[in-house]
This record gives sequence, structure tokens and C-alpha cells, in this order.
Amino acid sequence: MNKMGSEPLDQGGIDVTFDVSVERHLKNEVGATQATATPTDWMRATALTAREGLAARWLQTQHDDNAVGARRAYYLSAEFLIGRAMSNALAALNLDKDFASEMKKLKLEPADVLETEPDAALGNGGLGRLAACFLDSLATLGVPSFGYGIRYEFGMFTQRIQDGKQVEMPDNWLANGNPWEFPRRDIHYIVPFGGWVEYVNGRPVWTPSERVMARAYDMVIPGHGTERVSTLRLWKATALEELDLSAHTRGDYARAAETRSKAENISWVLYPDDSTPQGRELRLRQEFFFVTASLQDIVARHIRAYSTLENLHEKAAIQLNDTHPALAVPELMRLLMDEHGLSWEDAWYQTSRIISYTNHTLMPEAIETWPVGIMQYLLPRHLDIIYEINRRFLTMVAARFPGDTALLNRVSLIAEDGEKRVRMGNLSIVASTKVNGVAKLHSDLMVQTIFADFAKIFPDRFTNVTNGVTPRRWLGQCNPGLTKLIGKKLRGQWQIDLDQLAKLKKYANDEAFCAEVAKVKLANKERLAAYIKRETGIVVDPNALFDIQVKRIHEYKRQLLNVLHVIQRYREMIANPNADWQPRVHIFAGKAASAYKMAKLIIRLIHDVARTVNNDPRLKDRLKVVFLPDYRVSVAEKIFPAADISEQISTAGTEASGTGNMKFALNGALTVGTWDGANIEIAENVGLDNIFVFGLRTEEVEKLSQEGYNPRAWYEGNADLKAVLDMIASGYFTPEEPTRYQAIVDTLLGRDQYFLLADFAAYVETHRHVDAAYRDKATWLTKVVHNISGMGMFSSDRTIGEYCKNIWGIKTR
Ligand code: 26V
Repeated sequence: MNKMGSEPLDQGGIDVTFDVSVERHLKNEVGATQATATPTDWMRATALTAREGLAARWLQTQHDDNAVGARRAYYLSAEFLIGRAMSNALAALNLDKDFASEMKKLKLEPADVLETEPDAALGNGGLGRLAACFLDSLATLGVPSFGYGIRYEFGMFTQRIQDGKQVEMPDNWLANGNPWEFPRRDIHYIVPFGGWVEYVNGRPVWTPSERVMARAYDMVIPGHGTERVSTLRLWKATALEELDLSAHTRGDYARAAETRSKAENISWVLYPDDSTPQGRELRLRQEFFFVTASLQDIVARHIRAYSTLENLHEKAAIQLNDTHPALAVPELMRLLMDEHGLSWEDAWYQTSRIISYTNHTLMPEAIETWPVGIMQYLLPRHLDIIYEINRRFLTMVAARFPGDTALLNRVSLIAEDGEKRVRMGNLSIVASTKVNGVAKLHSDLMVQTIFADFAKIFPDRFTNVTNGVTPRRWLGQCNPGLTKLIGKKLRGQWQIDLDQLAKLKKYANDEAFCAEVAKVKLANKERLAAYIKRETGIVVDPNALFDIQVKRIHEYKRQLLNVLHVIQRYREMIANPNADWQPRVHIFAGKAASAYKMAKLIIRLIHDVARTVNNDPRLKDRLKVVFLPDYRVSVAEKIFPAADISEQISTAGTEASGTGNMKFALNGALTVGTWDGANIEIAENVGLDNIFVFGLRTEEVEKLSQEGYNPRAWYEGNADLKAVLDMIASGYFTPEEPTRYQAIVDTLLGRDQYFLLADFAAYVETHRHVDAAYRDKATWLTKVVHNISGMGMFSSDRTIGEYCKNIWGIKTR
């Protein structure tokens, strides 16, 4: 039993129990009485109690890691999409039962209190959520580790829907303070920008023109089944002095305020885009800001412990979460050489043993490049270092591949066609120990396509680490019903040893077990139905098949293909209203990047189709379409447990991995998916009989594209497809504005970059099989159990174990 269990807490020598501690915090910090306290007050008082347990564990973990001189993993990420922290903290601290009984005592609904906590949405989508799952696993596996990122004042925007259109609102998540963060007032570093570089006696001296301060705020990430924790250290930007005093004393308040706001701007808001880097100077400032603060912190910690940097590479492993922290390469070189006097060779020896890089996308337009001009202006010393890395690298390549100037141009860290730009992917690869993709197919395609030249130059550098998700949040916390059921069959702490799920296979044909699984699913669907009613006013039948697609709205993810199927189904139903149609609810959720016109138009189309379908009396409520607004972690937790069908329908070869696909299957949804990303590995693990795979494979897409894909021919060749597109084009769903979706129809008939029309027939056909399968309840439930039991390998504990072993050289228990 740990200290924070139902045993008394040791609080400054006073023994108190959970309830006493919560009530004390309510009175002393929150400033409320039991009689006046709102659910938010109780949430805060509970968080403050949990926080004490976390603080104690943090101190112990740091002490232990320092004592053994452990190698630490540093996960550098511009995004951490954490969501709420309370349920997770209470579970990790074994305080969940105390909390439940306290709520009972107070006659409060636990959910009402938990739901007052705002989501920490410091990320856009998959990449940021993966980082959050990794922190949970790093702590749970006891890996000495820090996550480093930015304490954005405003996280991912809140999505409102007005007249079927997305409207973005600021996410002021810190408005009422953050009970989980520990401001480390003594930990701060200066972040220089701009200015010039001079060579004094042959040594470079950078004189920056601007400096801001990075201040540390820690969030303690508890492990499960262990008292160890990980640290998420987020940096807030401030002016060097809170006020520009000289300006202030001259009475120039405006200038004083300007200095301050210019500095604080850096950590003000998360860049709300997950697809195309827009090359904005502020973004580059953000990247350098958190990279230098983190590296200065790592170096300072190391010097405190070892008084030398000679062995830094033995004690630190730095993972770049995509290229957003790629400036770590020149910055680590700069710190080692300019600030600590190492030679180029020694600095490079260290850097290239410390840094590794994870790639999360194959889309060439999503891989960052920065104009040399901006880099020169903002980070002149770093540009010099990048040029020197490039010079040495290209010399090596030229020697190994004599005469191949085309190769030199392709692998150069500088793109010279048009405006000169620094290629952050190339920079990351050249400096890395390992470069990994995030699912088998993705890692294979990475070395066959975008990084083929590098794979030839560095054949041993490339590897795969398939993504995973934390089963604590994505099963334990979000699906207590299923968790309890599994707990009856598996002994011990299966949530930290997820391979044990395989033992459930033997119950796949067990009627009693399957009936229990069905009961839990229905209850979860009822919970989601109530939420849908509350958020959208739409009434759905929990007994209908719930078909769900939730993720960022992007053309390659093909929400539009899903809509085309819904319209086809609608056509069939109105043509034959008396047939025995499988009742269905098609649920969508996801945000569109604010500047992404086509994605926003797709959201609007979903709403127009929903309005038409949901109000057509001929369907007798057997088809419903729902768009749930403001998709975020806490909404996802309600959605995954309630799905029958998980839509994972990206064009083969475009989705690096996907992680929502894993969350669905883990909660007993069956996947309708293309042979893409981690869908493939899910299929291998749950069995091809238990998943609905359809559509063109990557090679087929490639072939079709080379032969010259003509979407119009597919349209002419399929009467249903033609009717569906004509229906949209005719303004059937928008009589008030018949041409509203002209751009969508034109795109599909013109280029159809993502091959929707080519996959349409197979997709519609697959859904007929789904309907048939769903009617055979016993067989369906068998498939459900095979899905759950096959998902053991998709725990992020397995993923982090592989990073430790194959990339970081860190031992785990
Ligand atoms: C690009 C940009 C451009 C500048 C503004 C902010 C921003 C943020 C993110 C990105 C790249 C996004 C890449 C990404 O999220 N990839 C996803 O990573 C998941 C975790 O590995 C994976 O499951 C998804 O398949 C992949 O799309």
C-alpha cells in the first residue's frame, strides 16, 4: 500500500486521510466551504491533494535517478496533447476509491466533478497525443526521463459549429489556474535571438540583438503500478525583466508593455495546423525557444552531476518528435563548442550519439523547411553550423558516390531550387543515431521514398517503432465497464502487461462472457447517445450500429469517402424504404486547420447531409448522421468505448500509423480499414477474419497513378457513384445554395488526389458485409473479443520498451 492510499497522508507531520486533506484544501487554498463549494471547487481541492502525492514521488524519483547516475531519455516535442489529468492521477496514486467514497459522502456525481477540469490541449492531433501516451509509459516503465515542450497559454482552438460551419474560439485553458503545474522559479534560461556572428582569433562570437527568458513549469506524470514518475517540463517565455524598467521609469508604459508582450508572444499560442508548415517566423522562434531552454537544462543537470561534458552522450538520449525540435542539432553543437570549448569533432561525436529522430509523415509538404533568410536573421550562428555540417556531410557523400551531383543536390541540407531553404528532415537524419518511422509500412515507405537516398548512405540508421497507446487512459479510465470485465478473467496488473489480453481469446466463443461484453458496449453507447443529445440535440438509438470516424479533418484521411457511402446508403433506403435496413448512426468528429478550406467544406457537407438525412421521415430513424463538435481528448474518451465500427480509411500509403485505430479496437470496435499505417499490424494481430479490409493497396495506388488515373472514368463507370456525386452537385442537400459543394465535386472529378472514386465501390460493398455481420450477434461478439484480445502489442509500454532497447540504450525492468 503506498503512502497516498487509504492510509493517512503524511502532511508536514500531521496525519490526515484523503477526505480531511481535500476538505482542508477546499478551505485553505480554494476558499470555499462544504456548503458553498461548486463541483469546480471540489475538483481543485482534490487536485491539490493528489498534487502532494505527486510532489513526494517526484522528489524520490529524482533522488534515485541521480544516485545511480542513470542515462535519461529526453523527449523533445512541440506538442503534448494531455487532456485531463485528474482521473489518471487518482488511479496512479491509488486514490480512486477514496475519491469515489468522498463523492458519495458529499452526494456528488464523480463525473460532474471530473468534467469541470479543462483539457490540456497542447497539441494538434496524433503526434501530440502520442507524446502524452509516451509520458505515461515512460513513468510506468520507470524510465529516467523528461518530456520537454512549450507551456502554451492557449492550446488547440475550441471548435464551435455555427450553421454547419466550423468557427474557431481561443482555448483559454489556464483561465482558472492549473493545479497540476509546479512553477520552478529557480529554473530559467536566457534565449538569444538575432544579431551577428564575429570571428575573434578564429573563434565565433555570437552577439544576439534580442533575449527572452524561458521559465520552467513542471507537470508530474505518475506511473501506474509504481511510485516512479516522469517529468513534463514546459517552458514559458517572459521578458528578461518583467518590465523594461528604463522605459517604465521614463513613464513610457507602452514601450515597457511592448517589450513584455513581444517576449511572451513566443509561448502564447499553439500553431493550430497539423499538415502544412507555414514558415512563420514566430513558429521558428517557438522551436528554438524550447530547444535551447531544454538543452541548457540538460547540460546544466549533467554538469551538476559530473562536472564534465565528456560523458554527456552516455547519460543523455534525446528524441526529436518530428522535425519541430530539429534545431537541437546545431544548438547542441553550439553549446558544446562555443559555451563549453569542445572541438567540432568532439561536439559532433557527442551530438550524433545523443540525438535520434522520429518521422511522423510521408507527405513531402508536411516536412519542415525554413528559408535561409529567416534563419540568417534569427539564428545566424546556427546557420553557420548547419552550413558546416552540410559541407562535411556532402564531402563524405561525394567521396562515396563520386560524380553523382544529383544525389548531392537531393541530400543537401539546403534546398537551392528557388528560395534557399534549410531542410529540417535532412538535418535531423544526418545528426541522428537512429531514424524511425511509426508503423511497419510507414518505415518501409520512408526508406523507399522520401528518404531513399539517406537509406543508401546510412543503411543501418533506419528502423521502425510501431506506435502504441496507453491502456490506462484508453481502456482503464475511459471504459470502466470493460476493464472490470477483463479484470475478472485476467489476474494481476494486466494493464501494465497488456500482452495478457491474449488470454481472453479462449472466451471468444464463451456465450456468457460475450453477453457481458455486449452489455458493456450497450451501456457505453447509451452514455454516448446522451452526450450526442446534449451536444447536438440529435436523438440516436443505442441499439443501432455506431459507425465512427474521429480524427483531424484532412483530405487524405477521406472523411469524404465516408460521406459518399452515407449518401449511397440514403439513396438505397429511400428507393426501397420497406426493406429490412440495419439501423445505423454515422458519427464524425474532428477539427479542420483554420486555413484549410477544403477540410472546412467537408465539415459543412457533413452537416448538410446530416440535416437532410436526419429529417427524412421515410427513413424512420434507421439512419442518423452526427457531427460532434470540438473533438478533444475528453470527448474521445466517451467515443472510443461506444463504437461498433472504426473508420480507418486513408488512401493506402498516406497515414503514417494512426493511433485512434488502436483505441477503437482495444475497446472492441471492428475496423473498416485500408491496408495502411498500423491498420496492417492490427489486422495481423486480431486476425483477418475480424477486420474489414478494403480498397487499393499502396502498390496499386502507385500503379494507377503512373498509368494515369482518370477519376471521371470511374464516375462514368459506376452508376451509384455517379448518382451520389450528381446528387451533391445538384444541390440536393443545399437547395438554398445548390453550388455550395461545387469545389468538392470538381476536385473529385478533376484530380481526386486521394483516389476516393477508385475505392468507392469496394468501400460500399464492405459496408454491406458489415451489416450482415452485425446481424449475426454471436459471431460479431466473437470478432469483438478477438479484437480486444489481439491488441496487447499496441500498448505504448511495448513501444517505449523498443525505444529504450533499440534507440536509447536504456534498460527497463
Ligand atoms: C506539422 C505542423 C506544421 C506546422 C504547424 C504545426 C504542425 C504540427 C504537426 C505537423 C505534422 C503532423 C504529423 C503528424 O501528426 N503525424 C501523425 O503522427 C501520428 C503519431 O505518430 C500518426 O499516428 C499519424 O498517422 C500521423 O499522421
